[in-house]
Amino acid sequence: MLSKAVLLWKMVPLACATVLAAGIVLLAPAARAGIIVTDNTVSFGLDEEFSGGEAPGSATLPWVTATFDDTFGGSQTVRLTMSADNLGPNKNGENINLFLFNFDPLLDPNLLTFTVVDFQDSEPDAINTGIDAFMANGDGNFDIAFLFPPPIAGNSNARFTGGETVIYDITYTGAEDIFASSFFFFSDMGGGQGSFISAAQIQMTPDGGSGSGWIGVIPEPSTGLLVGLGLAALGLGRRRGNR
Ligand SMILES: [Ca+2]
Ligand SMILES: [Ca+2]
Ligand SMILES: [Ca+2]
Repeated sequence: MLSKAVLLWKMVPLACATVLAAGIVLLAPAARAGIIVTDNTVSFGLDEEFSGGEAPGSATLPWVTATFDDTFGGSQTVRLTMSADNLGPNKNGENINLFLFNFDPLLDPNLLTFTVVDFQDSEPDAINTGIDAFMANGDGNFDIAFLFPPPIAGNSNARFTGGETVIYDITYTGAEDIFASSFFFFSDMGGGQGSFISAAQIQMTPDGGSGSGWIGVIPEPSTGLLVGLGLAALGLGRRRGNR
């Protein structure tokens, strides 16, 4: 089987041709630094505050990253690593309260199960799934929501704070295999902003302050369109290949 990256590169020109055939002229897409795709991984850097709230304090971006890696587990398991690399550097500072993801719209997010690999001292209060069930500041409709502990008096260690990493293995219990790219989709439009590949709510911004903000992965329009078309073509090819 062709590697997914190779397949993607084969499919993107096809998507371009489709778009051009439709009479739409696109500027040459510049891959956004916040999105990194390899053979077996997709990594998102959350680097824009989109709600008009208080952004995290660090000038070093991205503030938060999420990486999906399908080399772990069997063909129905993908490992998710969430890292708060550039949030405020102390446990009384910025924390991730909510982390939202999308899932292949042809599959059912309610058939996903989550097995902790390591949450250090930042165990989620809940991990919820539902088709387009979760909003980010009233924007977008996401399929997977990690709810981390909010600021708790006397238990600041429980929060998901700067420098910490939380890792889960995600397994699909339906018939299909899943891949890192199964989580590389845009949220459906649900408000004034979006759509987003991932979004997170950050509290106590800027570092240790009383604000909060929503950060996301917001591709350039031309890149987003091409990525979407490329993935649609990839999905089509994969399903054909499975028959
Ligand atoms: Ca796997
Ligand atoms: Ca913690
Ligand atoms: Ca969805």
